[in-house]
Amino acid sequence: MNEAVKPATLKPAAAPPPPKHLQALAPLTPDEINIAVAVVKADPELGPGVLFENIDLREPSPAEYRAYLDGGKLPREARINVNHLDVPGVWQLIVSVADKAIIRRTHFPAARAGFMVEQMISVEVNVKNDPRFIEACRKRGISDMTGVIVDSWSGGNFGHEDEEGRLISHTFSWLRVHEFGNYYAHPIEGLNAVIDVKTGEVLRVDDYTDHPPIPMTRYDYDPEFLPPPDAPLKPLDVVQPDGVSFTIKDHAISWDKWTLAIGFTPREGLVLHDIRFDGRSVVRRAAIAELVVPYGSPLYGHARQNIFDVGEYGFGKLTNSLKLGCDCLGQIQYLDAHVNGLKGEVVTIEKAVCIHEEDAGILWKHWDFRTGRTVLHRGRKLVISSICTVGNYEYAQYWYLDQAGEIEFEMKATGIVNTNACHPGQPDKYSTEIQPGLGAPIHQHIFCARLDMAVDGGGNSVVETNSYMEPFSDSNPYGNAFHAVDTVLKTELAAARRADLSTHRSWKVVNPNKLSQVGKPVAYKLHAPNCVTPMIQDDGPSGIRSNFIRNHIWVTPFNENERYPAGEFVANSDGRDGLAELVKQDRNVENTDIVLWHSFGLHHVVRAEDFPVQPCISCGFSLAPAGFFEVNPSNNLPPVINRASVLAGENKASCCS
Ligand SMILES: [Cu+2]
Repeated sequence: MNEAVKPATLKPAAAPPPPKHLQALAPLTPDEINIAVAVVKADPELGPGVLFENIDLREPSPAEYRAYLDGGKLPREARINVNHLDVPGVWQLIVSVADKAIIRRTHFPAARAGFMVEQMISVEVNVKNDPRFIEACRKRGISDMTGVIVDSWSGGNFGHEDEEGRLISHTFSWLRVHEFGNYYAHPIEGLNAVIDVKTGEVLRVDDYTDHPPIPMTRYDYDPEFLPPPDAPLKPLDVVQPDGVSFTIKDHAISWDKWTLAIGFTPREGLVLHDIRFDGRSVVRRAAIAELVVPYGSPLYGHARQNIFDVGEYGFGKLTNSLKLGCDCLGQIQYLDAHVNGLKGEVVTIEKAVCIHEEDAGILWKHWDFRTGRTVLHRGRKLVISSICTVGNYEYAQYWYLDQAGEIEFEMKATGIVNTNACHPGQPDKYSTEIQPGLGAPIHQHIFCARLDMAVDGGGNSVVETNSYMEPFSDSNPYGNAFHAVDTVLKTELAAARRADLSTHRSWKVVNPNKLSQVGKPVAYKLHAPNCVTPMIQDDGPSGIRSNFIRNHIWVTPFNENERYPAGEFVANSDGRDGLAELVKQDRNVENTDIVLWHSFGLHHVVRAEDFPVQPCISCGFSLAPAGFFEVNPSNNLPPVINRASVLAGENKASCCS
């Protein structure tokens, strides 16, 4: 606190209302989805049997959004991907909600739609009914098929002739020994099925010989099977006696100096739009646009484990309904999300997005030891989060906005690690033996954030900073000299970059049209602490499709059809739409509407303690002002002392009373 000020005289300010114009970026409502679906089903080419993959808002381009802010209109339009059981390919449609009409349609004959929840369930049923699969289970001593779990993993693109043109799943199996038991403790090793997801035809059952036995020791996480735990810790409550300091209206939100709109798509889940601090634009759109999880084992069927959880399954569709006091602590504002089922029906996920404030420790502090005077401010963050479950893993995404102008993203991975079986004491070199006879293969979780940047408006460039130590010379006689060099990355190929610890390489997004008080372009810096070195070969079947992992940043000019780092159509794709291919156009990315793509994640050599359920491990990045403000924007905050704080063991406030 600032010791010179009497905090008791200050009253909390009322939160300002969010700007009304942001409401135009809200996701489609159930009514709008229903209108769009009816239009598509009534279309003579598509018909009532059409299958829906994704329905989301057709978002404005930067130019459209600027025109809207200047007083223009933003039409409500749906962007829809549909497919048919009998016709190859995917149609992409733009439907005008107001006009109830398809205003654009494109058919991509070689594309495959992503996997829908309904299809994952039918894959399990069809594989379990296949006589070859039943026989393989019988050979392993399984006579009752009810306990067999078949997880539908995407099949990738491995050049098998019989898989061409089909939506292919390559399955892995486990054994459930109790309804609520942890079946990932019991992998059925060396048994995979290859299935056409749309027709349900099981193309092959790969029953490898010489496989290890199914480990049968139980490792449960459900309290039903565990001994009574020790007494809980004492309660820790978050109390905001005067309520929260944010306001929200139709997905537009205002908190402290921040304003933004909260979007949600079936594919990415949480999306943030038009993020501004004190009215100044920073990011036009932010979302996690892809996640690929390459596994390192080439044994049995594991070489095909290279799953795209966003592009093939959809973080949005698999988002959890959150629980107050469990997922979220304190005073919580929830938003529901509305996604689509396979037949176009609205699927509402209640409490899909959590919005709340958190204490963030000290924001800054200084003690002038000569005068004895201390000034400090505690930090506060606005947290916008959601959690999804993709098969065995949970991914919890958190966006944090702080009072010093920083935007931070954190991804927490929890859930259950993927498992395989080994002969006890003889794990393969690609796996950690986490329990006797139970392995967990090495893998990576590589996310890609798509950040449509608008630092102080349009016309942005990316600048790379490298630091160099200088050799001894007449001007560096003591060898201490080192300095940083900025380089503008002017084209797409020049801007495909990897981290380099030897120069402490970093990147910032600048607006060359807006200069700071010292004549430099205003900027936001990307803090990228979780760059992952990719470990799969670029030219392998999985490396080709996940080519966005080859670099840690990519920069492209905005193009409304380049939405995802592994391409629009990822399932069984050939990789031709991925970032590494897109940037071969080598377009200009200097002083224009740019998209910054950041690949980051986790390199996961599994620990025994990641099982039977994994405590959260996290990764992320942040965008911090770097010459955007003249001084620290949190320099002059109102002094606040938390009056609920007391000395341990006492019940009365210890300070300022
Ligand atoms: Cu992992």
